[in-house]
Amino acid sequence: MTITLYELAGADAERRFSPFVWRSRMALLHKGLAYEGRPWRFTEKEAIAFSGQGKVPVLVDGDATVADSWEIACYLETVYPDRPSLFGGEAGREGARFVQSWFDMTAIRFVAQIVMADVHAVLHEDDKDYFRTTREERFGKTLEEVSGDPAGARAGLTQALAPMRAILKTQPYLAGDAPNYMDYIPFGAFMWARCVSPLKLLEADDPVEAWRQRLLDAHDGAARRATCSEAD
Ligand SMILES: N[C@@H](CCC(=O)N[C@@H](CS)C(=O)NCC(=O)O)C(=O)O
Repeated sequence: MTITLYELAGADAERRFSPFVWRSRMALLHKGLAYEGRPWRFTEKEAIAFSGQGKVPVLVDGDATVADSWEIACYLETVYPDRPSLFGGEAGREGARFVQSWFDMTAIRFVAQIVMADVHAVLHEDDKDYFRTTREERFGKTLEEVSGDPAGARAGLTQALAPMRAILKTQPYLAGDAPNYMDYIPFGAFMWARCVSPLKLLEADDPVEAWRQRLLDAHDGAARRATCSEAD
C-alpha cells in the first residue's frame, strides 16, 4: 500500500518548501518507506479536510490519517518498529521533543524572517493573497518589512544556533554518529530556506553548515536533489 504525504508546493508543483513537511519527508526516507508526495497549496483546504484540520504535512497510510509532523514521526516509529529508529528509544523521543520545542521557540523565527518575502514570490497566484494576509496579520507588518533586515536575521540565527553548534563541534549529528529525527527537526527549516531563497544562512566554516551539507547528502542525496533556489 502506498503512503501519501500531502506537501506544500509553490507555483512550480515540484517546489516543496514547508519546514514541517521536510521533517516528515526525512522521517520517511530514514525509515526507507516509499511514499507519494502529493502537492498541496494553501488555499486547497478542502483537499485535506478529511484530516480534520487545515495544515500540512498530512500522511495517509492505508486506513490511517495523521496530521502534524511530530505525530507523523511518532506514528511511523510505532507502526514501523523494524525499520531504522527515528528516536533510538523512549529517552531519545523525549530528547527530540525538547529539540523541537527549543528550535520552534527560538531559531525558526529568524529563518522565517529571512524567507517570508521569498516564500511569497514562489507561491501559486491563487495562494499569494491568502499568504500575505495571514502572515501580515501574524507578524503585524508587511512581508517586505519582515524580510527587510536579512543581515540582522542571519546574525540572530547564528546566535540562536549556539547550543547546536557546541554539539556539532564534537560529533557529526545531534543524534551522534548518524542522524535521526532530532537532526531532521532543525534541518527542515534549512530546507525551507534552501527551497525558496538563494541567500546563504550560514558561514562556510560554521559546524552547523558542515552538518547541513552532510544531511543534504544523507539518504542518497534526496534533499540536495530537491527543487530549490540555493545554488550549490
Ligand atoms: N505543528 C505543525 C505545523 C504545520 C504547519 O504550520 N504547516 C503550514 C505549512 S509550513 C501550513 O500548512 N499552513 C497552512 C495555512 O497557513 O493555512 C507541524 O509540525 O506539522
